[in-house]
Amino acid sequence: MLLTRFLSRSFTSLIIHRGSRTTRASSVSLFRGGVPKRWMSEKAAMEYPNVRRDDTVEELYGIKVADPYRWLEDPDSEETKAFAEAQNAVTIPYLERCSMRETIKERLTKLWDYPKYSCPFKRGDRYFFFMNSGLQNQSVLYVQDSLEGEPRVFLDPNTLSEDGTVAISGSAFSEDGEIYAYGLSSSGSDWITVHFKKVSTGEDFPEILHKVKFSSLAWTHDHKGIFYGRYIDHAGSADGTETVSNENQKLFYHRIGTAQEEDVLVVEFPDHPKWRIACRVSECGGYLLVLPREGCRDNLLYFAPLPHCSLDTSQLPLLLTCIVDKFEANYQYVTNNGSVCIFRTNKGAPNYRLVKIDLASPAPEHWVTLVPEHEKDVLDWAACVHQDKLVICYISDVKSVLQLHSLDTGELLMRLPLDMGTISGYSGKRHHSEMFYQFTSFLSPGVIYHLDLTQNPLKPKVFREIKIDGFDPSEFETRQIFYPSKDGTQIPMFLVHRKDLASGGDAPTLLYGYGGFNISIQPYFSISRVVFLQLFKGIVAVPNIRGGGEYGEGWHNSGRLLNKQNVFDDFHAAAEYLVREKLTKPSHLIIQGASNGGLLVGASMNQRPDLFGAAIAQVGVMDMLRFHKFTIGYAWCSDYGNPDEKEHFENVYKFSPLHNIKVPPPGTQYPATLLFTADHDDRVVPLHSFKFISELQYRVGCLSCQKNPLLIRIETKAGHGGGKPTTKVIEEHTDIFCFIMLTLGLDPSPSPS
Ligand code: X98
Repeated sequence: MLLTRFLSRSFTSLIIHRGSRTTRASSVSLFRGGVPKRWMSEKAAMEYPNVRRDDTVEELYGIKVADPYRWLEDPDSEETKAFAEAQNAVTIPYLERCSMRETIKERLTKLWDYPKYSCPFKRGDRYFFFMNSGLQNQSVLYVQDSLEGEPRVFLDPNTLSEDGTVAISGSAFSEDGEIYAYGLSSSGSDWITVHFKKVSTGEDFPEILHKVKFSSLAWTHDHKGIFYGRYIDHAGSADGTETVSNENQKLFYHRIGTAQEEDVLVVEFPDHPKWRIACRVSECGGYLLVLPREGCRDNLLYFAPLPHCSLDTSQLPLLLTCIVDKFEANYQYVTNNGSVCIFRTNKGAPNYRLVKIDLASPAPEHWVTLVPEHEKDVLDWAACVHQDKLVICYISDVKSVLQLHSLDTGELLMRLPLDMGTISGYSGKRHHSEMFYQFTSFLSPGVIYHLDLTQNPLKPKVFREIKIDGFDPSEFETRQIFYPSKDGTQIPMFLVHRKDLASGGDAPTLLYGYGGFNISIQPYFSISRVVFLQLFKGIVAVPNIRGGGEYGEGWHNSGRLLNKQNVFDDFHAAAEYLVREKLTKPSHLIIQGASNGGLLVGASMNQRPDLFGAAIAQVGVMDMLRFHKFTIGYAWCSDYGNPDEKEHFENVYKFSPLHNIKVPPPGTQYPATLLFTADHDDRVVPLHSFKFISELQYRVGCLSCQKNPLLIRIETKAGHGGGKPTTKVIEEHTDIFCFIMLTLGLDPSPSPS
C-alpha cells in the first residue's frame, strides 16, 4: 500500500473503513470551544478536532494580523498530517451517516456509464481520438487508419497505474504524425514527465523529461525534437506535495533519442524569475514564437526564425526579436503566410480582433486588422483550415457562435448552425480539407460534427451523437434570464430544471459560480448535475458573474483587482433573484465553486451567511494575504492584486475568507459547509482550506446558533482536479450529494423520472 502525505503511521489510533477507502484517524482530541462561553450551546451540534493555535502575528500596513495556523503551511510536518487525519475522521463518518449513500452512488455510477468521445483529429495519415467507455478512470487514445477503419488502442493511461491516478496532461504529435510527445501527471499534480512514443510501433523512446510544468510542447518541423519549459533550478521534491514558488522557467530544446542532460537552453529571462515561457512553432515551421507571461492575462511577444534544415544546437540559445515588450494585452498565434502572422488580440479591442503582424516589420503602427472587434460578441478563438479559411468561434451572450471567414479578407462566409450551447472541441489544420467540432450544453452530452470543406454547398454532418440511458433531455429545460446586480448591472444566468418543476418555491437549488481570470462559464454537460435534477427535483443555476470573459475584457476588469467585490455582489444578487422569484428559499440554496470559485464561496458565506443553506468550496483560495507565496500563486496577482502593496492588501483583506469569519447576525448561522482539498494540489495548495476550516470551526463551530456542520474532506493521491480518475470523481460527487441530503434534510425521490 502506498503511504501518502496525510496518512502517516505515527498518529493512528482509530481506523475507519469506508467502502474501498481506508482512513486512519488521529488521536488528536476533539473540542467544542474556542469562543466565549455565552455563545456556546449546552451541547455543540458537532465536535471538531482541537487544532492548536499559536500566537503568530504580523503587522501589515499598520494592522496586526493574527495567523494562528501558520504552522499548517508546512505540508510535511507530523502535526499537519495529524490535522488532516483528524479532520477526515470527523467528516467521513458524518457523510457515511447518509442512509441514501449507496443509492446515490449507484445512481451516479449507472448514469456515468456512457461513452465519452473527443473530436477525431488527423495527424500524418492517421486519425486519433480519445474515448472513455463509461467508467474507465482515464480516457484512452485510439488510432485508426481511416475514419471508417477499426480503431486500435494507441495509449491507455489506465495501464500506467492501478488506481488510475496517472493521467495524460499535454501532448503533441510531430508534424509527420510519427512521434507522440505526451506529458504524464501523477496524483493530479501540475508537474509532468514528458515521454515519446513511436506511432508505427507503439514503442517508447528511452528518455523521460523531468521538472516540466506549465509547458508548451512544440515540435520543430524536421520531426527531430521539441521546445519545452523546464524548472531546472527547482530543488527538493517535485511531486506536487511541495509548496515552493515555481520560478526561473527556461525554454529548452530536446532532441528525440537523447538524454535530457543533453538538452540545450533556448530562451531564458534571468531578470524575470516569474515569467512562464509559452512557445509555438509557426504552421510553416519557419519561426519560433515566444510568448512569456507573468500573471494570468497579458503576454509579451518575441520571435526567432528557425533554420530550414535541422536545428543545429550550435545556433542556440536563439536570438529573439521583440514585438511586444509590455504586459498590456493578450496575443495568440493563429496562422501565418510567410512572414505575415495572424494573431488574436485584445490590444485596442476589448472584445478581441484578428490582426496581421509582418515579422519583417513588426512595429505596432504597421499592424493591420483582419477581423475587427465585434461590438458585443467576444472573439473567443480562431483557427485556419483548408488553406484559405478561418474558423472563428464567438461568445454571444454566453453561447457559442461558429463561423467560417475568408483568411484573405476576413469577411464572413458562413455561420454554422448551432443550438444554445458551447463549442467544446475542435480539430482541423490548415492543410486539411475537413474539420470536426463538438457541441455541448446543459442537456446535451455531446454532438460531434464533421464538415467536408470541399463540398458545395457546405453542410455539416452529425459524426457522432451521445445519448444516455436513463436521461431524457426532453423532460428538462434550460432558460437564460438576466437579473440586476447590486449596482444595477444586468447579469445573465442559466436555469436548468424539470419542465414540470413544482411551484412550491423551495426547490433545492445548486448555485454554481466562478467569477474570475477572464474564464467564461459557458453551458456544458455534467451528468452529476443531471443526478441532482433527477434526485432532488432541483434547479441548477449558473450566473455569468463579472470577472469572467463572457463579455470581453470589460467584464473581466469589472470583477478583478479593486473591483473584485462586484463578483461577490453578483453572486449574492443571483441568490436574491432565485428567492425573489420564488424558485427556492435560502435554506434550500446550495452554493458551489472550485478554485477561484472556492474563494467566491468562502467570501459569500462570510458576507451573507443568511442567504445560503449549504456551501461547497472545492480547492479554494482562502488566504488572500499569502496566496502569492506558494507554487504558481504569484501569477494570480493579475486578478487579485499583490497583497504586498498597500492598496491591494487593504482590498483583499476586506474579503479574504480566512480573515473575515464573523459571528453571524442574531437568528442566523453559517451555511452547512463542506470544503474539499487534496494532498497533491500544487495549484491551490491545501493550506488555504486547512487554515480556513480551522478558523471557521474555532470561531463559529461552537456557537449555540450554529447547528450546521463545518467540515473538510481531504483527498489523497489527488490534485486540483485535472486528470482525476473517475472512481475519485464519483466518490466526491457522492460525498457532495450525501452532504446536501443530510444538511438540507432532503428526501430524494425513489426512482428516476
Ligand atoms: C493558472 O494558474 C494557470 C497555470 N498555468 C499556466 C500555464 N500553463 C499551465 C498549464 C497547465 C496548468 C496550468 C497552467 O500559467 C502557462 C504556461 C506558459 C505560459 C503561460 C501560462 N490559472 C489560474 C488558476 O488555476 C486561473 C486559470 C489558470 N487559479 C487557481 C487562479 C486562482 C485559483
